Amino acid sequence: AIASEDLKFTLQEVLDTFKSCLSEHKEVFLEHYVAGWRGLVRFMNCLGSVFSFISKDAVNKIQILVNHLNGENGAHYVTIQSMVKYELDSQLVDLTKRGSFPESGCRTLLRLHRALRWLELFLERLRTSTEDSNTSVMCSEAYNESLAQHHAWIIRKAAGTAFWALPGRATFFDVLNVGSPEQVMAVLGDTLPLISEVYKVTEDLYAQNNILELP
Ligand code: 1PZ
Repeated sequence: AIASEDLKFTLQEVLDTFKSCLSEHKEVFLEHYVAGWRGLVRFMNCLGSVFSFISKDAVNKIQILVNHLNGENGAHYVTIQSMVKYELDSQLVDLTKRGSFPESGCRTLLRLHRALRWLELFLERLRTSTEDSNTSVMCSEAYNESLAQHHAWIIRKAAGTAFWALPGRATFFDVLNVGSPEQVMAVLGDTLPLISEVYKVTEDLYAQNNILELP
């Protein structure tokens, strides 16, 4: 089951999941958000085992959120908005230092949310790249502008090393599994605004609730 899941990745699928994330009132459905991440992890697994320390962490966080969704308080976790309200109202979040709630939905999702910013920056670079652009460079630039600011030195070091193992642009496009480079560019053009929108809605929600720096 794992093998066939690994093979079946297409960028189009990720696009479709992120499309279904937002309700008409701009609420973010956690189930679809998590599904979008599952797709991204599947993609990362196609890139080789150097990235497994990264995908392990992502899978871990996805699982924590799924457990909340399927738990007895799952009804509160239908949207990110309801999750934030429920966990804050019920004091289920460590606000200033790590303590009783290392697996709160709020802090867990924040980590994925920050990674989504990396993805946005990286895909934007990819979309505007040319044949001789270097994926490793694009990846580390995007990382340094976003996630790196939240990571300790040792993780930045490990991530930086992994980036050099990224396949070149042509192989990368093949793995995206969309078609010709022109088609890849077109799908990226469709996908990016959706990812940006989900990112922005989440960012605003976290800012309003003053939880952008959860430990
Ligand atoms: C396509 C190549 C993939 C590049 C991915 C770029 C992101 C590099 C992230 C490296 C982090 C790996 C190890 C885990 C770190 C965790 O300490 C942090 C903070 O969590 P905490 O310790 O506070 O619980 N985890 C994260 O920051 C979440 C990282 C998720 C990375 C998902 C990448 C998604 C890639 C999609 C591929 C298209």
